[in-house]
This record gives sequence, structure tokens and C-alpha cells, in this order.
Amino acid sequence: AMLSFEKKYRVRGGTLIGGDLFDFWVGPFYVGFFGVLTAFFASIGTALIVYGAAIGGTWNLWQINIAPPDLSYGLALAPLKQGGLWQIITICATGAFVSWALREVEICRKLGIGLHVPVAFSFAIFAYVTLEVIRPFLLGAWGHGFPYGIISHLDWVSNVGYQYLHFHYNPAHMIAITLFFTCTLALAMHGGLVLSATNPAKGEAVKTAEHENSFFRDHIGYSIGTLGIHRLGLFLALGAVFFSAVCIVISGPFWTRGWPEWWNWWLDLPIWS
Ligand code: BCL
Ligand code: UQ2
Repeated sequence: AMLSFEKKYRVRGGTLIGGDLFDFWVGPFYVGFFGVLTAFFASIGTALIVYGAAIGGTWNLWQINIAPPDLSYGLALAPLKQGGLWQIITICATGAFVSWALREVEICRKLGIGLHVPVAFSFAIFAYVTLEVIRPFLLGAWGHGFPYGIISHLDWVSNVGYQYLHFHYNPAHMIAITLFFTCTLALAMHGGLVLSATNPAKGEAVKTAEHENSFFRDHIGYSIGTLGIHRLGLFLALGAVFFSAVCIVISGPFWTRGWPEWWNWWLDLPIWS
């Protein structure tokens, strides 16, 4: 069903490709060329995952695994059952994610709003592509990508972590975690503040942004403001994901030893000698 005011936002145009061809809605969903492309990649990718599971020897949801090719295949194409499935699924996934982002761009253009949502989503896509394409490419083998499976990808994270002895010493990992944790702090404060203002004592009127500002000015002498908290949240979230991508792409291509050893630059400073 369409809400009464929704119709006036269903405007033509704003498409990036194909003109009017797919410029229509199916129920509540905008379609567009990139909607069709997303559906195409997502259905093929999903079908291949189901096929991979079917020939994988288990239907235990936790144990299903579709592994990348052996390292010996390098950057070549592998036979379907020796990692080729993983390669095609990775192409489908990347195609679906990028198409989804471009469909968001078309919707933004129709509405005349900023491109913040697709830009933000592109950071997540960037982290995925870093793990599955950029880093394996830099290391010279698709076998360095993570496998598709619930337990298997966790095992991959653990193994890759211990390969560098103690991943907590990775400086970019430290920055990423700090940004993730600060992001949850900011959202908890924001959620708490908004709910507190909208839930006054019984019989009282809902409070305003002025009350929200006053709470934090009284409390800590500073309010970042109602627009500012959203800028801060987006900045923290994008920074977290960006430094995640950095922390993994430098592990191997840039630094091959244990991360604790990286910190020897500090002890090696000439000022100590
Ligand atoms: Mg670590 C990575 C935190 C301990 C080894 N680690 C990460 C980062 C994050 C983190 C900073 C993962 C987030 C990310 O990349 O998002 N690690 C973290 C914390 C601790 C920790 C907080 C902790 O101890 C408290 N890590 C350790 C220990 C090591 C270790 C010490 C293991 C022994 N860590 C590693 C390794 C890695 C990390 C190795 C990484 O590779 C990873 C990293 O940085 O990766 C970049 C990015 C987000 C994405 C990649 C998601 C992309 C989503 C895509 C685009 C869309 C998906 C759509 C979906 C399929 C659709 C679903 C449809 C539904 C129906 C709705
Ligand atoms: C705020 C404000 C909001 C908020 C929040 C704050 C009225 C509705 C949560 C308080 C946030 C501050 C002081 C920044 C904290 C900094 C970090 C790094 C966590 O002032 O304006 O709007 O939701």
C-alpha cells in the first residue's frame, strides 16, 4: 500500500543509465536498472551458494563452507569444485553490493537528497572488496580471501590473527576498534537522550531539542547539537570501517612479521641511545 503523501515523491528521472526503461516501482520498491542488476547478481550468487552447500557434504548451517581456491592456483581461475564457485560467488556478491549502492544513488537523485547513504554503504563495500579482492591480489593468490561459512570465516579470522602473533598490536586495528566502540557510546547517548526527551512524566508535554542541549550543557558543559551528533556518528562509523580495511590490507602486503614486533620502531628511536 502507498501512503497518501508518498505518491508525490514517486518522480520520474534521476536514473544513471537506461533512461525510462526500468524507471518504475513494484509495490513499495523502486526497480531501476540497478535494481534488476542487483536481483540478477543476488539470485545467481545465492543459487551458487546453495549448490556449493549441496555438494559440500553437510547441511549443518554452522558447518556449511565454500572455500577459496588453494594457494597454488595463485590468481588464476580455479575449477568450480576447487574454489571456482567461491570466485564466481565473489564476483556476484561484489556486483550485487555495487548495484545496490548505485540504486541508492538513483533514489537519492529522485528525491533530491544528499548521497550520504550510498557513500556510507560504499565504505562497507570497500572493506569487503579489500578482504576478498585487493589483499588476495596483493598477496598473489585468491586463496588469501576468507571462506563463505559461519564457523569457517571465524576460523579464518582467528588463523589470520594468530599468523601475526597478536593482532591487538596492529595499530590500524586499534584505531578501528576505538572508533567502533566510541560509535556505540555516541549512539547509546543519542538514543538515551532522544527517548528521555520524548518520554516525560505522565501528563507532561514532550520536550524539545533545547532540553536536550541543556541536559548536556548542565552535565558536561558541552552539547554537540542535534545535527552534530549525527555527523559525529557517521564520522565514527565510516572511520571504523575505513581503518578496518587498512588494518587487514597492511597485514601481509606491508607487514609480514608479528604485529608486536612492529612497535620496535619506538625502542629503535635514536633518542634512547
Ligand atoms: Mg579483529 C577484523 C574488531 C580481536 C583478527 N576486527 C576486525 C574488524 C574490527 C575488529 C575492527 C572487523 C569489522 C570490519 O571489518 O567491518 N577484533 C575486533 C575487536 C576485537 C578483535 C573489537 C576484540 O578483541 C575485542 N581480531 C581480534 C583478535 C584477532 C583478530 C585479537 C583474532 C585472533 N580482526 C582480525 C582479523 C580481522 C579482524 C584477521 C579482519 O580481517 C577484520 C577486518 O579488519 O576486516 C576489514 C567491515 C565490514 C564488512 C567487511 C562488512 C561488509 C558488508 C557487505 C558490503 C554487505 C553485506 C550484505 C549482506 C550479505 C546482506 C545480508 C542481507 C540480510 C538478509 C539483511
Ligand atoms: C548532544 C545532542 C544530541 C545528542 C547527544 C549529545 C542536543 C539529540 C548524544 C551529547 C554528545 C556529546 C556531548 C558528544 C560526545 C562525544 C563523543 C566522542 C562520544 O549534545 O545535542 O542531540 O544526541
